[in-house]
Amino acid sequence: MTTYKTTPYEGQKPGTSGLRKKVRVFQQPGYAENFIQAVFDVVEPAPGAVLVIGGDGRYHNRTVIQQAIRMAAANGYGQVLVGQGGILSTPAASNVIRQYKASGGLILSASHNPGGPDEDFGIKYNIANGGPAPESVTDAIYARTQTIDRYLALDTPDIDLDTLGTVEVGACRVTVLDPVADYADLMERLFDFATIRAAVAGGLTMAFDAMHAVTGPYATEILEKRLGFAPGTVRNGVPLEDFGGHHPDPNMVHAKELFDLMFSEAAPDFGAASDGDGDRNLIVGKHRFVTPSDSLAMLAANAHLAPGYAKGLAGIARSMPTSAAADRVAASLGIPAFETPTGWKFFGNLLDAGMATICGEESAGTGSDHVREKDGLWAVLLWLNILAVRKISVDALARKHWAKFGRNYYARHDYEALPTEQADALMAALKASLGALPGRKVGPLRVETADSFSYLDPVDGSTSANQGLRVLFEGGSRIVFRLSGTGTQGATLRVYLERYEPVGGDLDRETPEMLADLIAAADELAGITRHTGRTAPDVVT
Ligand code: G16
Repeated sequence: MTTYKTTPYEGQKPGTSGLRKKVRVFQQPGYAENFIQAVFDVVEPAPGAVLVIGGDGRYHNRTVIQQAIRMAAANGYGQVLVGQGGILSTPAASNVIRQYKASGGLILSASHNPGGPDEDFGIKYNIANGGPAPESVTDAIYARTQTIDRYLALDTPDIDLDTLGTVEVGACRVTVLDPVADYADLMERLFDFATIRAAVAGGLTMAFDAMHAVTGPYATEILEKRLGFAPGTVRNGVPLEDFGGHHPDPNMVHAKELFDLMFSEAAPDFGAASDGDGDRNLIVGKHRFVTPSDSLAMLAANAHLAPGYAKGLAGIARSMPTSAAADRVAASLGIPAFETPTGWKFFGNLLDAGMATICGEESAGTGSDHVREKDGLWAVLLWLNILAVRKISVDALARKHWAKFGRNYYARHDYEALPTEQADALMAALKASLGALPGRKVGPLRVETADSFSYLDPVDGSTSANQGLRVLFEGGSRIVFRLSGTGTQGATLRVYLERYEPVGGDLDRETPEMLADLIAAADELAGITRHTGRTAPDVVT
């Protein structure tokens, strides 16, 4: 074992979901090592503890995995479980941590951000429940990165990551496991595969875009092999280190080909996509896009149709910027609805305490208590299960849902790569103005309340402040402003727009026209153009 001298790097503060930086930043000598050692120093693994390591297969994955194995062995872990080829989707990694009772896991991913030598990389630590480390742990990791002066590693050669089996690295057993099998079995326990298979045999068709990211092997095994969808149902199914040069972000912009297909004459019944590390999802029916917020509400309203949720839900949790559509479902089911800050880590306590069963976010994440991460394929399979049982199209299901609950028209406008000072100045000015907003008229809208969102965790009593600025209007419309915590270049301003149309109202209109007043109000309230010079968002989802 060698003790390597090192000095701290600035800026190793985990964001919404771990440390994300450009590959070139991670390639600096000791950069990844400092962060990993900081994790080990903070979590202080018990002698012989089990660590899971997996990644989304992006560029630089294998290099960091090999080093992480040498460091885990030097830091006293007794066993490392690593996905074959270094691959584990984020939900699959969460499952492996839980299933094999590991003390935690390192997930190497920058999620939906692009990959390649000039693109993004990331490292996230998950705790023993399988979920992202809470803020108390990530804050401690960050503090440690600022004082770190050494890291420990064995002087051993790289292991063969592509061959299943166990090898010794020093006193540590390193097991290369099949990344797909355990996860696919879990899905088969949660969902009614026989009913879905029957629907497929009866003509149900779908297209799944794996975006050359981690879900390709999972989707091929589950959708084509176990459920019987036709070969070719999974598109872009081979994981590539640079995702084929695209952003593996399943939205209308980056999954445009799938979108165009789903709105064409040749559309199959159901379309879906997942992101770089397999935790996000896109749901689009024939000629019907379902917003992630609506998807959460529709899944929650119908989850009892799947065997894994037949007993009903304990509660539904959503992040604050996610639309309130799921709250209406919770109210009708007579179960609690929770509103947390952005970041899956905030759902962990609610899930562990059995207070929530299904969680979701506007950022295309939905999941349940089966693991402690959001889960792209899980959402796809729950949709398929529901469609197969109800024998209904996505469009018809959405219309029935809105007829019963009303419709939350919703969009997110992103202003990317802003100079950080501009974005900070915009947020500071808006925050300072919040107190004076109630009662103010903005176009046809009147502000009811405005605040900076703060979350009191009902399980551990911790408080997380400054989690986004909210302007709520009379009638239930609202705008939320936040800076992204996952970008790697400058700042990204996210503007979340929501308008509620009650039952009997205008339920079948185009989203942009329904949100026009809110879009104008957002600029008037926050001075987006004044502060940034931008007149339109870069991405609308
Ligand atoms: C991560 C988090 C999500 C969050 C999303 C967007 O997703 O896990 O909880 O909603 O980032 O965060 P932000 O608005 O700060 O960019 P992922 O899929 O990138 O890991």
